[in-house]
Amino acid sequence: MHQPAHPSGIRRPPHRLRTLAGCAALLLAGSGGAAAAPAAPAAPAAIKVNQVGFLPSAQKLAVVPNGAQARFSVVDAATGKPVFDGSLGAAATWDASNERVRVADFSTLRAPGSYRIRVAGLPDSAPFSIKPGVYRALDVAALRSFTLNRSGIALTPAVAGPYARPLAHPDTEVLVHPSAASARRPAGTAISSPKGWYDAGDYNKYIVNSGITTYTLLAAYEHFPAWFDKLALDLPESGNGLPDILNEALWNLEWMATMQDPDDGGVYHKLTNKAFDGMVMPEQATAPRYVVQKTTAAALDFAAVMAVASRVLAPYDSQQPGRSARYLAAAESAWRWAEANPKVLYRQPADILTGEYGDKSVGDEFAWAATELLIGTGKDVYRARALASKTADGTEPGWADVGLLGVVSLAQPGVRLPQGVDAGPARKQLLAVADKLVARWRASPYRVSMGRTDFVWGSSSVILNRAMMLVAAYRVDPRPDYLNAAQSALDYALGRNGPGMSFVTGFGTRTPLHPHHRPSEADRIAAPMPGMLVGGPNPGQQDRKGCPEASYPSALPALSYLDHACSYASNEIAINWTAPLVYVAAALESLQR
Ligand code: G3I
Ligand code: 9MR
Repeated sequence: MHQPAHPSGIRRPPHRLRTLAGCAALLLAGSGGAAAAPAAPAAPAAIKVNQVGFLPSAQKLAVVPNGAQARFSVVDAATGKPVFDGSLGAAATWDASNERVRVADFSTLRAPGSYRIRVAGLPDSAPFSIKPGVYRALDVAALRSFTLNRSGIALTPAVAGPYARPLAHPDTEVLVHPSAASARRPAGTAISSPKGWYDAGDYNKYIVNSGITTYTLLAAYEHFPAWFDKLALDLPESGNGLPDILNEALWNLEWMATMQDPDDGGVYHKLTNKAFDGMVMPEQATAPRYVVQKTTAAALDFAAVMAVASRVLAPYDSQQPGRSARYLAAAESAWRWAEANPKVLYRQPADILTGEYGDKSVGDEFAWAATELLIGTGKDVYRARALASKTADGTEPGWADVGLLGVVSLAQPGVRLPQGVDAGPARKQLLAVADKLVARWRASPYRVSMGRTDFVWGSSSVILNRAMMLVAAYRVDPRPDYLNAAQSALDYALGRNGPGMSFVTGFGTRTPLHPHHRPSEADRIAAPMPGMLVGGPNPGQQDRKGCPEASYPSALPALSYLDHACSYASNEIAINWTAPLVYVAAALESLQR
């Protein structure tokens, strides 16, 4: 049998090929209509374009290698007939990839259809659609990837299709690690801490990363309720009177609530094995689990998210009696613990080897939690620490930089603020962030906000978190370029990037086949679970030693990406990376036609 070459030159293990045939139907059953197992072309893309497509009214750009041609056309994908002609922009070099490129702008093409970009002398681009609802299946799959990555649940075929699996990680007997011991809960005490999502390619659960992730899903609902009210996810809870995105967020909120020590309000930093598992299915990963060290960052991220959850769930008190009030009380008690323990940073114990999510500065966590608690309670104690602007710098939030999340909450139109709380400064700050991003986007040869130094571990999420800032700014002040720059960020994630790949599993024609994701590697299903965002280019290449079987194709920041399961530094998936994809796809659907 012919073995298709992979975009990175790596051959796929044979068991994947054997299972390819039956996979398309199964995938459709299980993933809400995601693309079938992709047949990856051998040659790297020359013309780079969003491989899913565009809403009719959106700005539409592609990137073309500089050459002899000055013109491009858009052709019907089925017939090859040209439907649009345009001239390419001026050539410029993107130093992140060392490519000299020109931009093709076909924004005025609005007729629904399936198309490719054509430039004489180059292979046609990947196909893409222009149509209303173009990101619906993507948003459904992205959200459902959270469901498929739930811990402590048996996933039935009705819910999970081909990804059905037995109960794993019930986490009803988790041991208190010595680093987390207290008088009432000495080391070795068993506590129950079920549910939650697996963090990423590994099966552990981390409060800090749950913080920004859960916030992002809650904010997506808070900002775009009409979109999500109609987005059915076929969850076990569907039909219970809550929008499905909130049902999914609740799965993790319920876990987070168990991570708080009821005796003192402190919050354990993580729930984990001692060491990372092998590439096995969740039900095969049965090592003992521990809760490890209470930290200030965990308490504050917990406080912020619980305060947001309290406000978002308040209208659902008849379906979830008392939950909103309980979450606000939990948030306040975590805050009090943090005030009494303001500098407890995470220190990895010698016998624990899993992810750290260690953060050396917690000023931004204090500001975020104070802001959400101020919105929720109006109490003076939170006023002083809310939104100290020094603690919300930078152009995008991240798991260790959460200050801007508070800025977004406070700046949002429609959020009910207590008397005397002024959204003005937050709005000003948000617009300043968006202006900075628009300036970078406009000056970029690729028309993306990413420069050489932005390609860190999880770079795909950097640009999508920036898109979340741009969208939030657009809701305050609807300047078209805020939305255009956000569209470009999604275009980047879906193909207008250095490797010319969609970084979302199952979406686009060139898309990751081997994410560092244990179930996707171990399940013997050809395609990885759909809807997950991989970390993307990362010249740090921190996995080089662990990856002897393959090597990165390039050291250039934007090209330092390896579609191999060993590459946890460029090809892992993570909940905090997929979450802004959920937000941005929903935003572009809601704000464009
Ligand atoms: O803080 C420095 C910054 O000063 C410097 O400019 C920059 C240059 O690269 O590096 C920054 O540190 C990076 C840090 O993330 C903060 O962004 C480190 O190099 C980088 O190695 C570190 O990567 C983190 C990685 O874990 C390793 O700790 C990722 O952000 C984080 O997403 C990732 O998270 C893992 C979990 O631990 C375990 N589960 C999977 C998950 C995803 O890979
Ligand atoms: O699988 C782990 C991944 O989730 C983490 O992000 C990464 C960095 O902490 O580590 C991975 O585990 C690797 C370990 O660090 C080194 N040995 C190989 C492991 C991959 O299977």
